[in-house]
Amino acid sequence: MNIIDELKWRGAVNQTSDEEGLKKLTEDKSIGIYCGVDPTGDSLHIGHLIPFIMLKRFQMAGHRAHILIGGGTGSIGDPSGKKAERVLQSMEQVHHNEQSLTGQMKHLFGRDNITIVNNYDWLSQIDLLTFLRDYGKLFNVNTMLNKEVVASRLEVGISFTEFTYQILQSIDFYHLYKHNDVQLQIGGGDQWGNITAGIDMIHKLEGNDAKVFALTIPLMLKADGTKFGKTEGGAVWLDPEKTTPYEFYQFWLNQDDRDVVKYLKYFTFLSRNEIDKLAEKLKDEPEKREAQRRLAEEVTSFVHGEEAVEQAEHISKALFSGDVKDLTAAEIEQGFKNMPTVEITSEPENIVDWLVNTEIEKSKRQAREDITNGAIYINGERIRDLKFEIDPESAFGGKFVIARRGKKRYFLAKVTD
Ligand code: 485
Repeated sequence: MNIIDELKWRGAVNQTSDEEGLKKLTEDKSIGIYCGVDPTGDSLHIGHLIPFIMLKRFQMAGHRAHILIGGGTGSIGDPSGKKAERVLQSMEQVHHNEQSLTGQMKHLFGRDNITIVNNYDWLSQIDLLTFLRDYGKLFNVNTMLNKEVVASRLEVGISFTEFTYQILQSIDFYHLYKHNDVQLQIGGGDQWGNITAGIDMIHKLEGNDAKVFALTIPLMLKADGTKFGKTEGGAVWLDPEKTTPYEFYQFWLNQDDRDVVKYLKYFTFLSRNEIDKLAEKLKDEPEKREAQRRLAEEVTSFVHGEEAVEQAEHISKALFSGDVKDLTAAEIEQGFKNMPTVEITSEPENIVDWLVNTEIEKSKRQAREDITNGAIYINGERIRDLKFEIDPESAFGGKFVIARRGKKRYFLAKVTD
């Protein structure tokens, strides 16, 4: 299947500048493509991942993919989709973020021969007069004002700095066209204006025959109308320090039946055949959640590796069954990150006192009642003996005590001395 047809089947095509031309070009030869991201933060989130996964699909279809880290553009800030002027980041911050994002990109795509470039390398070399004479002259202010990005900001105002952002991104496209033989730029739907500005500029410099194309990907929408990629805890990050691999896995596992096939098409490298089969299973036996499990496995393994999937599955099973005894300390840290946590000392203590002192139970009366009813579990064992001693040294290398009340309410007690 042609790569453009494949992307269309995946629901990943929003706008293209010349679909037929692009189809023909990608069938005839191996082309260069790029997608850029600005280092406005020190980690990517799953929303960013979408165009880069598409980039990898091009690479897999035999094309040459380039990832651009916007060390130069990131020092200005893209006004696209922003209701108000941005606060400039310090250059130290930009460089710090640029390094973090480059590291993440290398980790994700390094083994695939994808080229990573930084536009600071060329944008920082252009002096003011060259900028105005060689590039500024090619931009008509009226056309710039009519771009959605600028038009939507005219009422609240936009600085000259942000106004010129589209020129910088255009210079990038031109630079990569000249030096890396790049003919296609992709991005989210909000990048249409910037990408087509680049095409217009290249046509002015190289003639209208220069074959350069734009492809944007639709904004991801969820069936329930809420924003894709957000949890109560905020964005779903690729940095395991911000979103643990277990949370990451759970995020995918918990997706709605109405969204899961769409995500399999967007975020996994499963074939059409495999996805069709999972869609069938979802229809016939939705309660098994096989499509969700496969989605969680595929995306977690792509971002965090096989071992992280195994850990996440181990944690999920243990928490679901209550059999937590053989969790490792690292697995406990991950699995309990968002559960109520208390600090304790390593001193052994009577269970009734312990439950009240840790505030897991409100009163001794309630604690006794719950223990007698068999609702209290310590480290996976049901405790019915009111005289039971909690000895933090007895499990998990003396570091944790896991308490559970009822079916699902877990508490983690961390030993601090
Ligand atoms: O030459 C380029 C220089 C910078 C950029 C692209 C090409 C970055 C771009 N202007 C931008 O702001 N991208 C966003 C970002 O960096 O967070 C997001 C887009 C989104 C998707 C994603 O990057 O809002 O649609 O393209 C990868």
